[in-house]
Amino acid sequence: MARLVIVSNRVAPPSERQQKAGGLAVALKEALKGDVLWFGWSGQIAKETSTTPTITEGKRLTVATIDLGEQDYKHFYVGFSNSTLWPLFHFRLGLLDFLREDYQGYLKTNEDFAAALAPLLRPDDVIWIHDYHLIPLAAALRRHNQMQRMGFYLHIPFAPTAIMDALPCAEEIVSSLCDYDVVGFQTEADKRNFMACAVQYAGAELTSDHTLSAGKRSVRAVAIPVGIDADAFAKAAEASSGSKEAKRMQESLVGRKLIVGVDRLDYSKGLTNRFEAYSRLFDRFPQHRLKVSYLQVAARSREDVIRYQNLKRDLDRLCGKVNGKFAEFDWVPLRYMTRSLPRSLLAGFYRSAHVGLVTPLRDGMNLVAKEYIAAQNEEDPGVLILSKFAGAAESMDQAIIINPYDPDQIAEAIHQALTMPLGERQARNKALQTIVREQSAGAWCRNSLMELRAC
Ligand code: GDG
Repeated sequence: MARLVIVSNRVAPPSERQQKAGGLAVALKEALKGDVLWFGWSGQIAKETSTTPTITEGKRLTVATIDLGEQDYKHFYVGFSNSTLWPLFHFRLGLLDFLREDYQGYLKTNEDFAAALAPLLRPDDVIWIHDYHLIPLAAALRRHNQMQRMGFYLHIPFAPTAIMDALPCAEEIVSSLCDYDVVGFQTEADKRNFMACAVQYAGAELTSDHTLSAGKRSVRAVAIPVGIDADAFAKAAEASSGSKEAKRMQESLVGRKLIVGVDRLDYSKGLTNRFEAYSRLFDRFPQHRLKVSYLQVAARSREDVIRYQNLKRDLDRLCGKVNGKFAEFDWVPLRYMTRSLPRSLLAGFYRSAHVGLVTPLRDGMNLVAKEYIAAQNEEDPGVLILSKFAGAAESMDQAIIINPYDPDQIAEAIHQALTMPLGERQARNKALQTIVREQSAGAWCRNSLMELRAC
């Protein structure tokens, strides 16, 4: 079978692949089992971007990485990728910063990626490129005479035309997506948004519900939701619930119910609304005072991006406000941590939590929602509260679905979850377990690669 080439902005070093916060390394695990070349940024910053990759050959997996130059890190990574495309695709025009030099840096870095990768490619490779950092990479590789099958997968939402309109280079960005053979999205809604943008900005014609004709190329758009390996996660959760840390957690709770949230510290995750909602829970339902403890793991992320620094400052302040208002001398209502915790430990905490809070303002999928469900004990399961704006909500409708812009609704949902009868918890959990197992990481990889190999 043809070799698979995976390209992503970051290639996680082996030591980090299991532990690091961030959806991509976790979701790709299954795809890495065959003959694979994985190419991307090493995570190191050098004076200039190198186009001579460092290659580490393994038994089946070969990893090739390049360092990013300081200016490219600034314009490509911090700038256009994370200060323009990320807020745009998460519908946050108020947070969008656009600078032409950032866009130029984005195009240049994609050219550098192509120049470094092209010499490593074989004519029969199948190339699978990931995420918003690398939208123009197919076009750049084609300029290096690489005519292989190329697929793109967008892990985050795709913006509708009314939002895309704000991007000064919308035509070029959308047109470069039409240089792929297959373009994959998390949800049907994202796929529809892309198709509408392709018509409006790239002059593409719809030839069916899932194909476009753009210039000489036919592009197939597919919705394939990312998932997890639920059985492996369930095992990790069960094993972890016997650990000494899990014991420490139980002792610290002294019989109180645990509410858990785990997110990268990112404004898309709706953390400020969530803290506000938690505060409202005690105003509106004072019976829960002293009876619950909420652990929020908000792993610091993209700390060089100014909006993330502002968010951290806001959350630090809000956490102080909630605890200052409601704490007792022997009770801290909100436990807020901004460092990353080991994955196995998180799995154990999910399992012991009565409520899982996943309230993003917009999210491509959200794997935490799936992990929380996989970790539950079916006899006495916890309850998932899930934002209607997470891709996961398209199928996980047995969670308590909320609008994250309404803190009162989240507070009501927490109350509902804390008081939900066992029978209802079991029924909801059963339905959700089925979904999480059907829409697995394995299925995502298999279906995506099937689409790519078939074109
Ligand atoms: C993007 C899209 C899409 C979180 N904190 C820690 C930690 N995590 C792990 C979680 C989960 C992963 O990171 C986060 O994945 P999400 O899907 O929730 O969110 P993003 O990072 O924004 O990922 C998203 C995803 O790509 C995949 O396509 O679902 O919509 O935004 O696995 O458990 N892991 C560890 N410590 C932490 O503190 N070890």
